[in-house]
Amino acid sequence: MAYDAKAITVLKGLDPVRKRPGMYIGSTGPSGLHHLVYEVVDNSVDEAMAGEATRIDITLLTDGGCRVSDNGRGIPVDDHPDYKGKSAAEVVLTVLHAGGKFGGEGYKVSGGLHGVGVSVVNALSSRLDLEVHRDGGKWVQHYAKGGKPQDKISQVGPSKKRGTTITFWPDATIFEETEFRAQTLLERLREMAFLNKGLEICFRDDRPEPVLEQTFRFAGGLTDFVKHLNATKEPLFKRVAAFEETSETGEVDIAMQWNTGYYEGIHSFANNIATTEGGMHEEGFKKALTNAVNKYGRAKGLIKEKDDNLLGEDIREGLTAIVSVKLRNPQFEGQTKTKLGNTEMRSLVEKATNEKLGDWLEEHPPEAKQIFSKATTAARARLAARQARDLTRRKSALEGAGLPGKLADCSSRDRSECELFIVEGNSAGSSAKDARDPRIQAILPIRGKILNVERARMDKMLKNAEIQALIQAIGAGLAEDFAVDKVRYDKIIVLADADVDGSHIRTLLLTFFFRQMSDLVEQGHVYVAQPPLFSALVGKTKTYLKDEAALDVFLAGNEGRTPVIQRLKGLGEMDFQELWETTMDPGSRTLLQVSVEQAAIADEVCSVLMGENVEARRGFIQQNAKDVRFLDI
Ligand code: 0RA
Repeated sequence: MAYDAKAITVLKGLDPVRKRPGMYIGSTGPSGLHHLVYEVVDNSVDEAMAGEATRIDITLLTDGGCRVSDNGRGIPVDDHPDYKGKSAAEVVLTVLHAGGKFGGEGYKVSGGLHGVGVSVVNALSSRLDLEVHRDGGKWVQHYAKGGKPQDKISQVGPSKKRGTTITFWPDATIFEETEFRAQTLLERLREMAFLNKGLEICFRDDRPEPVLEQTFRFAGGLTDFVKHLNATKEPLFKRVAAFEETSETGEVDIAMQWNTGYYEGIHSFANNIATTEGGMHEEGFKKALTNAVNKYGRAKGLIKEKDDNLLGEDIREGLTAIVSVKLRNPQFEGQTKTKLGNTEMRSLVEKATNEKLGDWLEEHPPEAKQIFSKATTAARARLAARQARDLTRRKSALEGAGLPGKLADCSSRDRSECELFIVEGNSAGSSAKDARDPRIQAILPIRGKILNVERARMDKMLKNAEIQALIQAIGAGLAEDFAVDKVRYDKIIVLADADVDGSHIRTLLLTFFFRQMSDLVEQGHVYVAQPPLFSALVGKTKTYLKDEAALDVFLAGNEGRTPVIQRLKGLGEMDFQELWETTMDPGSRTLLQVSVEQAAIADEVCSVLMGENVEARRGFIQQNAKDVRFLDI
């Protein structure tokens, strides 16, 4: 009786999480699934930030579980003062928002989707095992589906170690799929290791043969992060400017280096969480950067008395920078809760950057001079680009509605149902025109390779015919003038062959969207169509199969009855009816949605694939070629 009553309270405690998982982990799709791992790892990273742990192990088990282990103090196993008869560990695992350090001094995360607590992971698992090494003992406790305790925490032996191990199995009745993707985890874990200097993060995936193992540990922290991001580019100079500052309100850690490219890559973080919408820390950094560089320029006579100051955007051209702050009560704001709202961080970062970057420029005259000359060239190019853009605007105004001639537009004017297919090549373009539903589907054929925007400044980009057609068809401008609410279609779908050329064109297009229409990607409007990879003939019936997995299933079901299997190379191998059924029909097709969850990684992928460094590109393609999902940048 007493036990039942207790069990009911526990169930009630985690019930809201199972009712509305999205509220706690964002979604029940792949992003939410991987969030479970990050949640557990975050707790171990907290131990490391508190100076109590030096190593975290993450292992994916063959039975679908995930094990996270650290060498921290271990979650306390004694009775929790506020919950009679429950250990502190059980409270952490069964009470929402109880994950904190019980009034401790750590930089706990609040708001957003992070720091919701390990109890959320427990609630969304079909099973969870806890193991704690502490005070000379080894302690264990087990939980069943939904975070229901199966026993009390108990000592099962002595131990000389300390630390916490949590193993969990995501609940298949909650998640759309429960298979972890190693590459996704590795990217975030590497980022974690960069952000926490010296922390050793060891990943192992027991599922494949051979087992995959990778260890991250960066003695240089953010300096290593910046070097890594610029490794695929051409750094303007070898040195990385790096500095940190600690005050009452928190800590700032900054590293920066310019490259010879044209894009600005400022990546900011608050308590290890990527603040993709920016916020106060980023504002403070940009303001101080502009100020420090201009101040230096005036003092050294690099800017003449009669001349204007350099603009921030000119100074930031080709800049790769990481701004990481740690603070007590972060306020996450903005559409995706990734904008830091704490005003005290603006002044802290601004002050630190003004002082320390000012000193750095004084101490490194050759580098300072290179920064100046790059910013001055950028200012000149900005004026040229403005002229080119004005010309394009005037031209499209003269040409009436301004839709490109080769666009076969759709008839609906309700853009929430409209789709634009960007199709490689004229012949595939005309099949797609025959295949489409002309009410809601528009076709824009593009010819051959589009311009690589990673290696071209704005003025050149605007003169390119294919780029112009894209801008006009989408109808919402470009770069800082891009207005996502003006986009003429809800879905922009890239349709290219499944071969090397097709993949190159896809990458060029995705690079263009990511660099020049980033809101389009960030708000989930960009998709990649998936034409089938195989066709199989049984008697006279042809079946199209989207990938190897589908082929295997099909072969198993039609044993001995298939002589002809064909690997499809081009869209041209299908007639328009087949193209419609397999690839374009909203009722039966599958589309990949392109996301940029981690802007730093998307930036890296773009640079690797489209930049100067051929070696890096070859390596990346070899590493990812087998994984179709690498498009999911
Ligand atoms: C509460 C209090 C203390 C540590 C922890 C929780 C803790 C939680 C997790 C989760 C994963 N690894 C963890 N390591 C520690 C402080 C205990 C003390 O003061 O000894």
